[in-house]
Amino acid sequence: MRRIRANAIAILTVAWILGTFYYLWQDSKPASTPSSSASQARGRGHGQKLVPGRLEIHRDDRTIPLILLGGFDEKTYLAAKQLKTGDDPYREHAFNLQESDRLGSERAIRDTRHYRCASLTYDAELPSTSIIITFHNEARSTLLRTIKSVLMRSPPSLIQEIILIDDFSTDPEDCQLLSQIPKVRCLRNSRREGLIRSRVRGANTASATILTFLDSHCEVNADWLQPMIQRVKEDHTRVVSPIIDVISLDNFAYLAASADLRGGFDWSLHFKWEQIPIEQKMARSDPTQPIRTPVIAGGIFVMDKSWFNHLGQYDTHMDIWGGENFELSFRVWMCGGSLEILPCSRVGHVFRKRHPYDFPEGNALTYIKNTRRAAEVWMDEYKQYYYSARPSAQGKAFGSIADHLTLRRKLNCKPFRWYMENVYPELRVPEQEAVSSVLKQGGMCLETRGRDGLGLAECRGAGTNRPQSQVRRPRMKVCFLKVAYFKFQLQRDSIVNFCSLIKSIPGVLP
Ligand code: LR7
Ligand code: MN
Repeated sequence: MRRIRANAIAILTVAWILGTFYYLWQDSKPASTPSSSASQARGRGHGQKLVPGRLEIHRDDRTIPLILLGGFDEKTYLAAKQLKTGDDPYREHAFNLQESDRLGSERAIRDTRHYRCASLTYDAELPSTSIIITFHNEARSTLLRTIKSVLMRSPPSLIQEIILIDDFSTDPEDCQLLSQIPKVRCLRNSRREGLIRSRVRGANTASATILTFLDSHCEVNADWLQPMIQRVKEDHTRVVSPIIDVISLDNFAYLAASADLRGGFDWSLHFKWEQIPIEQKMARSDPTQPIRTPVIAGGIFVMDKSWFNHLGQYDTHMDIWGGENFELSFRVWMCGGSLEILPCSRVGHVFRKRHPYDFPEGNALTYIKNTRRAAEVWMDEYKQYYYSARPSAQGKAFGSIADHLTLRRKLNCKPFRWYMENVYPELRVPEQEAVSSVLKQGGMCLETRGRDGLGLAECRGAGTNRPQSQVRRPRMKVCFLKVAYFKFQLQRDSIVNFCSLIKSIPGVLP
């Protein structure tokens, strides 16, 4: 009897695995006639074409850019800043400048989207956007490639203007010469401001109703813009990001990033990419659907201009680099908006291992100042975990936050507890920090609340000052765990079917 049962399990498992492979093969194979895909029917406009293997070819490489670039003399611009023989190609920009220069200003990149994205349609009438790119001493070849990729891979009607903010780079011509390109405007800071104040300057001068922020070393991919503008048009409180593909800092290969990631952080306010929680992943039946994200990486996103202004833009007391992505993310979620990653929008970015520029106040101090401001304004009693994770932050200057606290009250934003329970319940509160002494009488508790001292309030559960969501967590189904072991990306229905099948066999599940 036991042998028969074991054989039945083995047969069913093999059948299921084979079925899964078949399903995955079906799901990931490219569209059969990609060159006649819907994206072309929507009028790509620039002679771009999808060929089998989904390599995007710009057939008119020599003619289109000439039209797009107006009177701009690309050759002279690039030639003026060539790497000298014997120079370390990584020294100035923390990526291989030689390789970047060699690539030229436009190149074909692989269309890394899920094949189903190409058949999505967008409104014929979408609002246009102002692209805002701030930079400090960016390499000319990466900066120009960023701009040209935007001009070549966006419907022209959607690009109102490209605003470059030169954050006091050594050579003013890096920016000025680029303003000869139609639609490109150049603003130069008279002193180093950092990316936060520079972006605000760009946003203030933008004439479109939608703002699109990009780093200065990106390459946008096919149809990157339409999905993002569509989502913001439908609901102006959405702030949306693409999937950020990786451009290798060594050989500039364009590599597809996983479509199963979202933005997260730890208590030291260190940004990290993390897997979408398994329950959400199982529930995703359509790979083109947006992914809710607790935070955005910070550099590449689209946001309604009036919503950006309504929320108070950025915290302009933050300097140079870092922390503004948490501050904006908390602000958006807690004050009535949402953050999404759109899988059908892809933008490549050169990820570096170090900052290629200096921080006038030092890298560590600047990061502490910025993240401390974010924690003090938005994290309420949870800021204690930030200080525990980053003890060096205590006592460091971070300026006044009175205006931002007033703004938060005026906008009637929700508490950080709400964010923890509804947006990021996966972020665990450190155990030892959660223990507190409690005096209980009736339904009321007198308890220590982290750094805020004593407080009398309704008891919140297990006698700790941990948020409810941390006390009672939904347990993941055993069967889901078993399935997850195979690490397949499956549709929810397949999982449910598999689980029911397995459950019906006695003794398989505890
Ligand atoms: O003083 C400065 N002035 C500037 O104008 C310092 C930087 N900058 C410019 C710089 O030239 C670049 O265009 O600001 C932009 C961002 O600086 P990077 O490229 O050095 O930042 P990063 O890519 O390492 O960091 C990510 O986190 C930052 C936190 O402040 C910003 O939000 C960046 O925009 C952000 N980049 C992305 O989200 C791209 C994806 C990378 C990830 C994760
Ligand atoms: Mn960057």
